[in-house]
Amino acid sequence: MSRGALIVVEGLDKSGKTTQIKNCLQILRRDGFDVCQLSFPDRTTSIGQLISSFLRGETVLDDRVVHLLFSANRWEKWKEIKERLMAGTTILVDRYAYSGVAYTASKGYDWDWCLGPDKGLIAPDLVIYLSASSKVLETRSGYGQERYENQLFQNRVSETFEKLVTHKWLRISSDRPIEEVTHHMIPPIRNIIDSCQNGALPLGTLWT
Ligand code: 2DT
Repeated sequence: MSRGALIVVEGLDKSGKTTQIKNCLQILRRDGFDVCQLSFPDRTTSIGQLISSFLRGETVLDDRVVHLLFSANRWEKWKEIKERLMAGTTILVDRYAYSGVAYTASKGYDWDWCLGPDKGLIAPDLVIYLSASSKVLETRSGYGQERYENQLFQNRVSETFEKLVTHKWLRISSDRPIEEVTHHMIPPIRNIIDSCQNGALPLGTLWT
């Protein structure tokens, strides 16, 4: 059955996810693809606003509560994601459950506990991991404005992401010019959209 593709872009803070998604959307739309973007956390919902306040350091919450809120923020978009995919729209997602696990497990919480709340979410058809050294990221504008944006924690998150990366992920170094990174992202995105349109890939679920 023909459907859109769910494509997740993951990476450390300031690795260029948002810029790359914007550039890819522009190119894909120009070429006639039906594509849209989602970002997690989605700060527009009431759960998202609570998360945003926590990230800005304005609200104190237990780490486990925050983890569950991040997951709930994805679940509240589950139906919309499914409907859009089934209507043929491809969705580029800025962070997903992998960020959830990477950030909370990096604080020392149990791996399986971290995976639990996102079990059953729609699995992405493609995960693109933008890798970059934390030294380079630190120099990017806006770094350090939110919780988690410090080199020590980012190094830990980077190590945790490495445990999540599978052979199916596409790893692209973002330690290079923006256009070059976009150039590497477009062909695999087109391929996966083709496979989903051809009905070659059924929808999967996390973490099965
Ligand atoms: P942005 O700067 O990309 O808005 O991310 N985070 C994100 C988590 O700890 N768990 C999650 O499930 C997600 C999606 C990563 C804001 C910060 O929120 C962290 C950075």
